[in-house]
Amino acid sequence: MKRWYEKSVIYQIYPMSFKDSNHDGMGDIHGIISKLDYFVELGVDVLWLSPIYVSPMDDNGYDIADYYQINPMFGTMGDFKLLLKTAHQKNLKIIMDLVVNHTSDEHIWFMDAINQPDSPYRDYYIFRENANNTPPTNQGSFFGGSAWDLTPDQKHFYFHLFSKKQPDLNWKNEHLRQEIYTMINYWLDLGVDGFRMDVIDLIGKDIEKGIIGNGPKLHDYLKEMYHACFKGRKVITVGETGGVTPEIAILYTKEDSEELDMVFQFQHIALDQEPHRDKWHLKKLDLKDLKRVLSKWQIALYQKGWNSLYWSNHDQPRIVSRWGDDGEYRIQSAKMFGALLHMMQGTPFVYQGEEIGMTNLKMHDLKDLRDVEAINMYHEKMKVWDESRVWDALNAKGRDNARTPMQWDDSIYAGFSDQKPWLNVNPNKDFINVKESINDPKSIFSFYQKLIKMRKECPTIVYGSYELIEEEHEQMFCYKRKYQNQEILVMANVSKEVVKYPYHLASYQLILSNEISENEDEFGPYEVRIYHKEG
Ligand code: TEU
Repeated sequence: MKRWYEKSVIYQIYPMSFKDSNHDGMGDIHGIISKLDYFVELGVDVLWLSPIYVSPMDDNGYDIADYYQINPMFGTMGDFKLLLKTAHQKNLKIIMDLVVNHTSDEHIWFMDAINQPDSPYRDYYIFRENANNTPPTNQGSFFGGSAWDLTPDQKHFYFHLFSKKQPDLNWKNEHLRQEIYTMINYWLDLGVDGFRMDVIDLIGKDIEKGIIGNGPKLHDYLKEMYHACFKGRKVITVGETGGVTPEIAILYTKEDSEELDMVFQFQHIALDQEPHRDKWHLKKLDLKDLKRVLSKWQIALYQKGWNSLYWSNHDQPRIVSRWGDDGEYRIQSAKMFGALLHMMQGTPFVYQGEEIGMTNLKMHDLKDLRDVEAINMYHEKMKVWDESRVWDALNAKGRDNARTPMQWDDSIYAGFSDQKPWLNVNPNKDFINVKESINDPKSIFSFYQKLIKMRKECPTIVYGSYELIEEEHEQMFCYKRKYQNQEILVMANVSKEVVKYPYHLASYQLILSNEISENEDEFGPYEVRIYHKEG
């Protein structure tokens, strides 16, 4: 099975934190335009922009008040068109975030719905009569508390799976669905190359039956959307699907699915939380679990669907701080995780700053938090946990930690802006920044450049089968990719100990590594090696 984007690597831009061009401490579209050559140099070919639509920014733009307008904080429609044009001239594609499970409560549809009892938009949302001030179901919000809140007149409850300023849309309403498809086509006709679809697996929910993810009508809606919007267009669609299993992922992404090109699965990133608890209940990662989960996805989707590959994004901690070592072995562990991911089958995503090994910013003060989820969590958990546990959890999993401004250089605001940014800069910009990295052949940036180039040149990485070596090893993560008479062997030590690991390497040729151990049978802390074999 061949797909036109199969060799692509996608770079996620978090616009608020990428590059400020107009001196307000907030990233913007002109900032992105000014850095397009940076992506060309890195070698990625698709840019995904987190939302830049008009929004009161309760959830940093994932609460959209107008799907057709650019948020003035990021620029104008003219700026966006210039971004598209300039990016396309450089052979870079642009995909936008599509947030259609919910809108902002400041969207005209919702305002009309709550202000006029006979509003045509009332059925665009999910309302229930208020009986006894008791929420209609005990569904919780992902951001804490009940998913139901009262309308201003207190006569009804409305449903919101995220913040109370993000009312859920009612996908059962056909007019709503058509409005969404019209909007998608508007952006596609403008030249946008596809979408990352926010929590798209929630649009088929059936609240009465208690079904939230992967609801009964979900796949019908996606097929309808495909026919109304994507069919015949050369675009990329990536669904964010939290509860997905490999079997369901195949339904979405098999070649004739007429649904999505790929989906984000969450199974690997759930491995460091206690089962059936919220994400703040921390648990140490067991490498064997990580190998099992990632290998399962590699094998299950092989020639049946298509994987997306990611470690980090604007919701997840940075991988180097999460499962690597962001101190002494930062460079080695960042490269090691990069290699493990980029040698797998699927489309890799690089989250801004990952390519220079940016780390989580640790916070200790409520006034430094910006994320609605983190602020809600702080207030809720302070009622039941002591403060140090709250901060430990926030510093491990809070979403602000990985949203800090991009570190371009070592100047006061890291070259992101000349004004105080909306979120603190990580002080390690003094030594972790693009300026330091870009011309250093030993940098993480140079290593990522090589990984990305290898995917473009080596069909084994794109098409090869996958085989895990030694499932039970506690420190080594090793796998093979095979295609025709070629083989790629990836060997990684995912620990800070030196590991003895003899392997018959005589017929292999080393093509990339993050350091050279003196002894071939021994792997230094976070050492990774990529070998090639022919025949
Ligand atoms: O995220 C959805 C989601 O399920 C989680 O990633 C969630 O935001 C978080 O991890 C809770 O712990 C998407 C967006 O990526 C996120 O930024 C938005 O806040 C959310 O949807 C609502 O639009």
